[in-house]
Amino acid sequence: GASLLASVSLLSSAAMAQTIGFSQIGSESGWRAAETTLTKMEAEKRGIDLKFADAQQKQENQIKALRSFIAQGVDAILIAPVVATGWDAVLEEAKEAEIPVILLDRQVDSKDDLYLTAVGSDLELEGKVAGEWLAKDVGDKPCNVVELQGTTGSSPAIKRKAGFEQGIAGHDNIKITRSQTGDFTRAKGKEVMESFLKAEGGGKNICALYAHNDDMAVGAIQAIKEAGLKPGTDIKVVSIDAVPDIFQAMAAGEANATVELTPNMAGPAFDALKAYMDDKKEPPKFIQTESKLYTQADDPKAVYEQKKGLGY
Ligand code: GZL
Repeated sequence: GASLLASVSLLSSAAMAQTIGFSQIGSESGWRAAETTLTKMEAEKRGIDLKFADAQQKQENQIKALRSFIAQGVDAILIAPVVATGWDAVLEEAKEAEIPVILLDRQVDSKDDLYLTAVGSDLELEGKVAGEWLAKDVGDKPCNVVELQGTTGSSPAIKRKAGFEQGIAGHDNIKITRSQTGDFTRAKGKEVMESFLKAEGGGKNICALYAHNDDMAVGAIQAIKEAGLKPGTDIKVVSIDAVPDIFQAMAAGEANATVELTPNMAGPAFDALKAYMDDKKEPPKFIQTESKLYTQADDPKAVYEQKKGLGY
């Protein structure tokens, strides 16, 4: 009868490959490209039909993508939210449609009952580790720092700034003299660093650069060299992500330290989703990934070789 039919269809839907919508920010950095590659690989491994939408770093495109996923009736939604605010309405719509949403690598200010879980790193700790490394490196020498911030209003930009300030707290010899967004890209990082160098006596007043990601640091390194200075010695360079190219710069003595951010956020996300959909297991609201400091002492050439094939 009907109940037998219902149970058969229930079983078949559980066994059927899931359709999951993924709203990705864009491809602004090497790290972002790696996250996309790994998400597609993880979906493939699990027989998930992944609907991929690239938002070119625009929030309205992400909101449009989520609305189209809801209209399609996908089984779940992954989103890396470009900024932290402005998501309540569309997350409410997903909740209305009973479609679980998982946040990847960035967080939102919305109430946490509007998403199943968030997979990401301790963004503040990353900034703190970077600040502590610089404090240790400069000792009590006066050090003026210029800062390349991530995308304005994004959780990494907010938290990595706060964390770095914690890391240098109590070291009054270290001062952030200039701070501006480079939008997580190499091009903008280079452009803003050029303006910092011009504003600071051609760079002679700059002791260190703190960049919220390696891509902006790599762009800035170019600008420092074009200004006739030696990145890594005249101006210390500390950043976050641990993408292959920062290890090439380290091996050349042009960068000093980076804090690793794993690009595999989708693996833990899909695992949490499976436990939830198969066994109604509610995941914690935050699934934290590990961060790790790398410096020139960590054989950067070998790390580069090991990382370069991983989808960056
Ligand atoms: C941080 C992530 C950041 C990376 C950047 O979790 O959102 O976005 O650090 C990327 O490379 O643009």
